[in-house]
Amino acid sequence: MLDEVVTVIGTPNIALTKYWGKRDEKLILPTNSSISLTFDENLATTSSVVFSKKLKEDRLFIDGKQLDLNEKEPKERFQIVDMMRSMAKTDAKVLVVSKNNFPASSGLASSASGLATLTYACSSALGLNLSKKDMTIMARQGSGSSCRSLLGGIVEWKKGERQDGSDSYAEQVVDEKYWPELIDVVAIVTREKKKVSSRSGMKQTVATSVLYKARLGYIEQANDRLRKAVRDRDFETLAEITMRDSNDMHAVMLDTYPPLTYMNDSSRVVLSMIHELNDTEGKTVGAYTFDAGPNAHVITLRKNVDRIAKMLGELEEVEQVLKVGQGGGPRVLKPKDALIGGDLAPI
Ligand code: 2P0
Repeated sequence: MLDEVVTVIGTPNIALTKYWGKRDEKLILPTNSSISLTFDENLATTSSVVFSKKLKEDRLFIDGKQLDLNEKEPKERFQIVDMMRSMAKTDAKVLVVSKNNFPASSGLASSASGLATLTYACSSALGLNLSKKDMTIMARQGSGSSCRSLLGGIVEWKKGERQDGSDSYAEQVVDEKYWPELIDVVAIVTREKKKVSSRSGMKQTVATSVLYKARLGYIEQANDRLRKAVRDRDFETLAEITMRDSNDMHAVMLDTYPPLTYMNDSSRVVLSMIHELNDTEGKTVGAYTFDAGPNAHVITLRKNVDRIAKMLGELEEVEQVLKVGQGGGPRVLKPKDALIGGDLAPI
């Protein structure tokens, strides 16, 4: 409905098996399926959108700053708004105002929660009322990993086989209430922005890494085992698959030419600490995973959260520790929570 402000809150996700490479750059189709955990609202993005004939141009504000929609990255990601506009048969301009409750500079991915909330809010504001599956297909084309943030709990992004991408969507493995003890303890070791974007990094990997073939040879089997481990609430197996897949992705990153080094010495201190802890305990209590950046995510069970958070916090390499549980995916907020005022301006 034109002139109606819709506000949606959503959260990022952390991949346990990673998406790193596309088979189609334009449609954003991945070379492999990936499985992730959707965060609770301790880390969240709120996005308000309004489509109106009264607006003269499209405008996007993130954390109080207006982005230039002619720049490459926002322009590419914003194409999904045009796609939804053409589905709704309208040329009304849009105002999008988005806010993160975590600093965008924290090194935590905000693009997933940003694109997931944008897709959800646009679908609703334009009266498209897309199914969750179709929303994941739409969001995927703005940013691959964002499709996993449209659902709660543990979620799989299926790579699909078709060329048109119609079978590459996200699907819930279990909801957030199935295994709520599974928590992510995030250790922030740097707030610097990464030098090579995931988008260009993964493209380089597909083009140059000789080890990448080996990754694709094992990962679907790992996904099969991970899905079962989640359903069986088998932490030991989940932990091993998670750590191995993070290591494997960072190995192919290093095998990329020129090499990609997203982890740093601080990341490796956390990696060693977790292996030492697991060795000392004689069982797995924590599983690290690293995205395209040096910050550590340690997946653990609720009973070990405080202990692991304390250990991480005591490392001089760690600046901040956050405890994040599983959330239920995006939801619509009340008009009083809107980030856009009646004058069609950001609040
Ligand atoms: C993931 N990452 O599975 C992996 C692990 C980073 C490392 O998805 O080009 O921002 O927009 O599809 O989704 C980051 O990649 O890249 C990512 P595009 P995206 O979470």
